[in-house]
Amino acid sequence: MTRKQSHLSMFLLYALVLGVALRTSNAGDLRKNFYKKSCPQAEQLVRDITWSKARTNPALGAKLLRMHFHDCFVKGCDASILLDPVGTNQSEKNAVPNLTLDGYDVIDEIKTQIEQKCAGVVSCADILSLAARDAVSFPFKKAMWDVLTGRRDGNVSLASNVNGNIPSPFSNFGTLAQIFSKKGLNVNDLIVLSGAHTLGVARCGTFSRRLYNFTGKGDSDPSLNATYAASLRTQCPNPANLSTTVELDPQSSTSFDSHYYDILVQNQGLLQSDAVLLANKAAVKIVQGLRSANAFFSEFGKSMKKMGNIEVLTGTAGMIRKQCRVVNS
Ligand code: HEM
Ligand SMILES: *[C@@H]1O[C@H](CO)[C@@H](O)[C@H](O)[C@H]1NC(C)=O
Ligand SMILES: *[C@@H]1O[C@H](CO)[C@@H](O)[C@H](O)[C@H]1NC(C)=O
Ligand SMILES: *[C@@H]1O[C@H](CO)[C@@H](O)[C@H](O)[C@H]1NC(C)=O
Ligand SMILES: *[C@@H]1O[C@H](CO)[C@@H](O)[C@H](O)[C@H]1NC(C)=O
Ligand SMILES: *[C@@H]1O[C@H](CO)[C@@H](O)[C@H](O)[C@H]1NC(C)=O
Ligand SMILES: CC(=O)N[C@H]1CO[C@H](CO)[C@@H](O)[C@@H]1O
Repeated sequence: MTRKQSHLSMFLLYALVLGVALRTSNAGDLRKNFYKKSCPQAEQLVRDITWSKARTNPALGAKLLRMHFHDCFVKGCDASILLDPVGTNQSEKNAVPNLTLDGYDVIDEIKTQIEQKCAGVVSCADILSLAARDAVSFPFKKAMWDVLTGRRDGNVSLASNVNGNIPSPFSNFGTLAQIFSKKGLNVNDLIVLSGAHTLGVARCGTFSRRLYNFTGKGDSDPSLNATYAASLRTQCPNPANLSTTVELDPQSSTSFDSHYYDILVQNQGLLQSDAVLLANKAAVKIVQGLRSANAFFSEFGKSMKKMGNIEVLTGTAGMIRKQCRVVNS
């Protein structure tokens, strides 16, 4: 080999190594129908089981969508949210913001059935991403957004990682924008993904300060619609009661639609983190644009794709868990 040739082959080797290194950390590795060859029935199975559960549980879409969000925002979409605590180590699902997370049993059932068909092939992280989409899509009888697959599962889940990564409902606009930007999501994504609050409920304690003691003087939040605030006070007479919940999108909390933005502009955003989405002119303009259902659906799909790409493990990183609640030994 001449000196020139050896330089060239060193360069090629270097490029190859660098290429592989980039590939394993590149979110662009996810693709449509990753399991087409390795487990052709996977996506169909996820959909069938999810739809059969959604038929009798109208809250499932909200539960799985929120679970997917909590997974992706803490250590990336690696199914860390599904891991049970080990010994005295509290896992993500033990952290305070996870109260009322639900739907773990549905993920377990899907995983069990898929393992019977194709053992060790389909990740829990992909199952969660697909099932969240399918549960929300059930009433429409078609997929409401595309889900790319090829994620692998992580091996760590710590309750202490939740803090600072999952935004608090008391956050202001700047804090929300900052938390989202750390995940590669912009202000448009923040406003679009908050539209997930078109589904589901919140416990009184997550917003009662806005009703009773906003600045510590027994007052209510002036940015909250007064008529709506009065109705909320009758629904939450005792904010300390953890089992009392209120619809995030009044009268429309089981339909996936753009109604959330209609109530938002009437100052009826339930959480402070919803209300602050009207913080500036540019944000209000985005909110107004999303009041069209078609615009909301299309934007939601795009932002979900970005959320589903957060710090994913691909290639040979991580593992394919045998059971979603425990790491492989
Ligand atoms: C922007 C920052 C966000 C904050 C501060 C926030 C906060 C909250 C809070 C406090 C609740 C009520 C939980 C409870 O009472 O236990 C909730 C519910 C919910 N969140 Fe968010 N959230 C945010 C963004 C998102 C995103 C990005 C998604 C999904 C893409 C999402 C999906 C949901 C859903 C579906 C529910 C209803 C859950 C149910 O009915 O069980 N949220 N959120
Ligand atoms: C608990 O977490 C610590 C720190 O991440 C780790 O070193 C330890 O092995 C964990 N214990 C168990 C029982 O998993
Ligand atoms: C309202 O908040 C102030 C200041 O935090 C506190 O001293 C007061 O006890 C609160 N009032 C009620 C009724 O909770
Ligand atoms: C708490 O709220 C639930 C549901 O709203 C209600 O059934 C229960 O009676 C309440 N408990 C207390 C102690 O107020
Ligand atoms: C408050 O909500 C009502 C509907 O319940 C609406 O008619 C009114 O315009 C809202 N007020 C403000 C200030 O947004
Ligand atoms: C967890 O995964 C990381 C990176 O994927 C790896 O370095 C580490 O050894 C794994 N830890 C365990 C306990 O499997
Ligand atoms: C569903 C679930 O695991 N919820 C947990 C959330 O966190 C609380 C507080 O640590 C636990 O008690 C719940 O079991």
